[in-house]
Amino acid sequence: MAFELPALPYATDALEPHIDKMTMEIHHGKHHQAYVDNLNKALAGSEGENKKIEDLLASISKYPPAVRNNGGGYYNHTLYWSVMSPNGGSKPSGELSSAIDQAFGSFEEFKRKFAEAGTTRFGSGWAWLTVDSTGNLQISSTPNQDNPLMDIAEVKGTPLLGMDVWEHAYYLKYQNKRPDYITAFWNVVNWDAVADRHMKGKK
Ligand code: MN3
Repeated sequence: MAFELPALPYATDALEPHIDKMTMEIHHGKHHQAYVDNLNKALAGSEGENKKIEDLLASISKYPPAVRNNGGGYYNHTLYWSVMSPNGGSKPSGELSSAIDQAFGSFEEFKRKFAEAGTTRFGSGWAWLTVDSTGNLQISSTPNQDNPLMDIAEVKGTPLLGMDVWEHAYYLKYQNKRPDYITAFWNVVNWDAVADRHMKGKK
């Protein structure tokens, strides 16, 4: 049972002007597709072939680098599309809002720390908001296509929000100005989807 590229939950131009159409086309159609294809190739004929992606990631240290890189790439991008929306922006409400205030002091302070995690990640990687096994929210960043579900992650937990800071996520529109992409990202965050992941992830 091979992994498949999930359809984008909106049109490729739906996140304009914050994330441009050509970036979305290449990012989803070429980059994400390549992670899917290479994950399937790396797993072909092995015992990992029939595992759920979450189970693969939880024991990723036992797999070759190609499974780590492409399994992460497959999972991370699927999450990334789902936590953005053309109707995004504003701020979280309800229980997630209280949890963010409790963990970081305020929503503004959360945004500052999350943006900092993305800005200071050297080279390619991701910024994360996760809920850990004790129900606490944490901000972290990972290199390359690693993520907090992996047994090798420094900060482990269930990812609620992931922001891609690879140059391919922003270079066509923002060139080397990663902070401008991060500022724009807040306009498309789908807080309903993040809150839903929080409800399911905090146990
Ligand atoms: Mn990417």
